[in-house]
Amino acid sequence: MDQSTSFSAESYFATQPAPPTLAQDIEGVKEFVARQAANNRRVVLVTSGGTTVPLELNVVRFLDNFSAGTRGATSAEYFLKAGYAVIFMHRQFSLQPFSRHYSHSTNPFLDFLAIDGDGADTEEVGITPDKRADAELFGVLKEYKRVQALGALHTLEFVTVNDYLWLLRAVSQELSVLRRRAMYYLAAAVSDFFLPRQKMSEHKIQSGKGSLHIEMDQVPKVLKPMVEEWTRDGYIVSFKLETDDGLLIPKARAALERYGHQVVIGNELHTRKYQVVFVERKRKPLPPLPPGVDDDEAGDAPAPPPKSPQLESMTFAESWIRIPATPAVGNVKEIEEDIIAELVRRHDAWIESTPAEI
Ligand code: PAZ
Repeated sequence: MDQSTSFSAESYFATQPAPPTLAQDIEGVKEFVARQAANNRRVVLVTSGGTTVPLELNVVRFLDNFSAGTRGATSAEYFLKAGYAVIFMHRQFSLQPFSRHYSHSTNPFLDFLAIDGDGADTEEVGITPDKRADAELFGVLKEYKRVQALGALHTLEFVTVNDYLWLLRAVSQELSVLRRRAMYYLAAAVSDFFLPRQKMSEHKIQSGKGSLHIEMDQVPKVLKPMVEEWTRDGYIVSFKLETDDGLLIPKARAALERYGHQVVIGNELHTRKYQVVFVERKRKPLPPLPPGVDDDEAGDAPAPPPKSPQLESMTFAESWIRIPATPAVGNVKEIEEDIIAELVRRHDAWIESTPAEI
């Protein structure tokens, strides 16, 4: 296959098919958002897990990535604790809030259960007599039940990068009615490349020809339309993953300059559970007035031509969040606790400081 095409977001959505469940998914989101608005709750969209890139229409093979969805699922729990309602948009079978504590075999839930009784058919399942495990499970279950009773968590699934892009656009548009009360927390690991439907082979690619050459197209950069068109006044947080530490800050800055959203959180593959960097734009303070000139005198001088926001020079603020890389036994501190506390603080301050809604 050859001839790669450059897709804008517009041409992407005009040529790639919407997933069949989209309309039904969005109906659910609409109802959820309306309920949260009626309860005056802030809502955060959390995206989580990796996307696949199918190579065939009748898909046998696909490209995938490493993400297990830990960041997204853990963050969703801390957002819920902080009083936000959460739309959790995740890769099918990746980690989910609450169940993450006992799924994916790192902490298998069967180990927390015990058989009560004497081996007769009337046996019942109880919780293991291990007191620490009981307390942990009780805490998770209590929070899960609280969130369920509030109706504060809504879950959506994607598999392919195409599912992800269509859902992201539609959910963002629905959520934009909440304006500044909406946050978008984009932690999913989204493929940068894809194979357009028009270039896919219908059936399983045959191995008879020896090596396989596939030229993929670039996935359109959707942060720009997300900021400029899909969301109105929302607080947008994107993640930047690198394997070279030295690229984190320059790439995060470039993303902020290019897309104009609020925060980029940079993380390196191997240290992502212990340290992240928040990168934000700051307007450069105006240069001090010359000595002897006060504000009133300056006011008499001809006004300088207005600057376009794009031309205004920007500075950046970076701050690191770190937790110990090797927690003491029994210490289950998660970096997401500090990430979410910091974001809630910034979202509050941002709502306070931006002009009132029209
Ligand atoms: O899902 P996980 O906890 O294993 O990994 C989280 C992460 C590294 C995918 C996330 O923190 C992130 O950086 N997402 C954006 C990746 C990117 O497109 O740059």
